[in-house]
Amino acid sequence: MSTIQTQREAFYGRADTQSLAPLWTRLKSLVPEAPAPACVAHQWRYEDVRPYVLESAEHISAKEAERRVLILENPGLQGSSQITNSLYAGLQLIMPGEVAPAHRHTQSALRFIIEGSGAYTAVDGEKTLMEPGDFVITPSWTFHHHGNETNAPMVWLDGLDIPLVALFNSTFREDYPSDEAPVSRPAGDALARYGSGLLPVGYQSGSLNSPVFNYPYARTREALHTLTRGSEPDAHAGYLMRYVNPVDGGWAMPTMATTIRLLPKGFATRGYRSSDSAVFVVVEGRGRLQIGDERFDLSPHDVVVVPGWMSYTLHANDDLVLFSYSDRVAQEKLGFFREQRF
Ligand code: GTQ
Repeated sequence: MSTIQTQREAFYGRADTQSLAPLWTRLKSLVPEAPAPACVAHQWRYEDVRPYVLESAEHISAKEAERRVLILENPGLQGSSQITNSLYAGLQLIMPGEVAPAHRHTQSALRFIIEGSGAYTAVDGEKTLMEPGDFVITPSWTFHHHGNETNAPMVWLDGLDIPLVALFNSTFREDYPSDEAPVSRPAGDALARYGSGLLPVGYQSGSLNSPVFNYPYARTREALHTLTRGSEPDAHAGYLMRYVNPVDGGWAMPTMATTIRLLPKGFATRGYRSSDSAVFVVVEGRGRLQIGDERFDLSPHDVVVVPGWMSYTLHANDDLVLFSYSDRVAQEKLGFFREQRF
């Protein structure tokens, strides 16, 4: 080593004893020209992971586990319990007769229903029965428990902002004293009150979340297909819609941006990238997702993560419906969301 280098290393060593470090050796990696996510593109084929999800019920009950979930951990972020640099994903299983006990936490959760019919989640005093394709919100700090009074297993995707909340060191949790928190309103109340193109006169929301906490797929699907009769799909996105908070027109949740899109059979998108890493769930149909030079063949219920700022294209073999969530809403609020169309 040259004398200069030797003297520098010695200096760094002495500075380290004072918890000081030189920026100039790290500047280019701390402040890169463009995002360099540690998260990698990855697919979880439902066909491959479903047996593991179902087997988890042989090992532990929902009650003992509190939440019986297999985490979808990004292979580039091993040990982190993260699917992207800012978000968490897992597949939760609830078997007939089970209750996943009530608790609350500062993290927000979304559920996207994969299989089963009619199990419920109770959120802040209202139960909703869930069907495949439904998008369900559990706002920050609301008590929630899940139950299955049907005779078949139910599986859904959990999306939470666990890493974001951890970044701010703002994680709090509380268990409800009994397994089930009280239910004070009839099922369907929120949808009727806030999700029917109507709002109670004088209604003022005290929440950053949409008061609609279940967006049923039956309605969403109908809307998507009706769109195809009135307009051409967007060249970069297909028929892309966002779940909306009817009170203010914003995204449905404060930290996670949720969308659903339809790509008509045979349609292919042009390249697109954005600064948010996104998690996609295949709702219906087959197709493919090309991310950089990696190609993923899509089947119903597959989950794929697209790292931020990697260009991707979609191709639909059938009418293809995709749900997605990302931290876009948080990036927009903080002023650093970017996108590029090719
Ligand atoms: O259902 O409350 O996948 O608290 C991770 C943490 C689900 C839940 C998860 C949770 C939940």
